Amino acid sequence: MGRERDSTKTEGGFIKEPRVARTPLHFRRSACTVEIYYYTMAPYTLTYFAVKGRCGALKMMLADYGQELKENLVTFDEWGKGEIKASCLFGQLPKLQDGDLVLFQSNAMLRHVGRKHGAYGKNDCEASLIDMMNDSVEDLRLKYIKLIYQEYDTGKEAFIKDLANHLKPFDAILAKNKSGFLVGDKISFADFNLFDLLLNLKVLSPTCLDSFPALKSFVEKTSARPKVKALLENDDFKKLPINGNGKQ
Ligand code: GTS
Repeated sequence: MGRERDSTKTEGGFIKEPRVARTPLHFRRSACTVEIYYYTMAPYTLTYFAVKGRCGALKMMLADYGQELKENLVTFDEWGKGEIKASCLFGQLPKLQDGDLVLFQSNAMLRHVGRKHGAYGKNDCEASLIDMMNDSVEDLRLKYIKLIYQEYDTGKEAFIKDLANHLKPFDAILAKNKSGFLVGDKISFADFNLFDLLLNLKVLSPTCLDSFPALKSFVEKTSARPKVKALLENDDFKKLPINGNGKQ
């Protein structure tokens, strides 16, 4: 029989709600019917600020895999009080809950969801290559974040000028792989992460992909995935600012 969940327990200041529907599975063994309860794919719960920030890729990946996502939005005022920050393992958001698992670090979340939903390669070598790609996306994201939060007024022009040097390797990788993905023949969490970052970079510099045909077609193709498209067109998602300081 399935376990009941306590819907009143609080965790990190948030109400923990029942996350799963119990679904009975019946199968016949000899003459008796064995009833097994199992938890259907638990909706994930994401706690984060009302920005796309570091969670755009995660949301797109969950949408693409048809996963329900419950969101706890934290305002900057609430965060400023310090209680929620103190409850976070490394003092930062996002936080992802999947059943009893609590994760911090956005890239760990991408890996977790990728591993669960078949977006982490078909073998260890592909998984390692996907890790490598994702680390390179993170390198570029960190440069972007530094620009946005520390150097926007003084560094934007130089950043855009240098951007082609960072995009070129990704373009070459995508051009070489017939599938049009970074690794193997299936979309991976690193693809979603790259896609999300490219969308942000296009806002910063609308022409930045013009000399990169493989990146351009990658963005077009990923944007056209039906569930990703639906998310991108969703009003709640659309109205989220990209970054917390309003710069983009
Ligand atoms: N390496 C972390 C990750 O990838 O999750 C970085 C998380 C992070 O920088 N979080 C910021 C934060 O909590 C918010 S955001 O930059 O992702 O929008 N800032 C508040 C604080 O007090 O540090």
